[in-house]
Amino acid sequence: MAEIAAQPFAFAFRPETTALIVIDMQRDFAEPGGFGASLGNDVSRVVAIVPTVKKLIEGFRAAGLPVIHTMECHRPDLSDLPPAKRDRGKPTIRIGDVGPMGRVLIAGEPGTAILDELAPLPGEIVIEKPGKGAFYATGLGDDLKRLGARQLVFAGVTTEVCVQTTMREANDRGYECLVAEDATESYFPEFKAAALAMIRAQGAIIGWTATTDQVLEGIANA
Ligand code: C5J
Repeated sequence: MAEIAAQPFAFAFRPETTALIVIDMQRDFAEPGGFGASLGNDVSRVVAIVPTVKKLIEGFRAAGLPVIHTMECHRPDLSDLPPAKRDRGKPTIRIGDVGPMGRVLIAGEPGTAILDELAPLPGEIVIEKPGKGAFYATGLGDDLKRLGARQLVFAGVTTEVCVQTTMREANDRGYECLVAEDATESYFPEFKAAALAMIRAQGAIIGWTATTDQVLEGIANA
């Protein structure tokens, strides 16, 4: 097994069974007028990690390892949007409403798209997910089985919501999971810190954390 220097201890992996999952790097979470901003969040924190996420994606591509992208979004008829999700909180615009970038978090709308700088390449898997976790109501589990993946590296937003939920789902399914600390972000720095701490607590109870450079160095040395 190869290793990535990580916390709380080295992350063992085989390149041929490792995939990168980039969670929800969408305009709706990163740009003014999108879903994230509608909840009162400062989206500049998300924009700031784009170069690091790009570096991680390009490192996986250069090594010939799979890159999987997810998008939080719903069907245009809202049939996969439970009222409990739509009606939660007090956003200025709700999921499905028409905003400055089209209908908020609806598949195919401009605001739902992955940021141009991080756009999937033809042939890369893109998972459209209605939940916070990327396994719920998607084909991700089947895709990972088909790829033969056993170790998953995570990036994207937000650390404590969709990234952590998906890592927990993956951990329960038997995958070994690592999140790239500087390629994930939250609107709340204290939530990011807490999420990373709880992921690696108790001997990597959910998984590992490492920097993007540590991940890429581990892959280069494998
Ligand atoms: C949220 C996400 N925070 N991608 N979505 O609603 O984390």
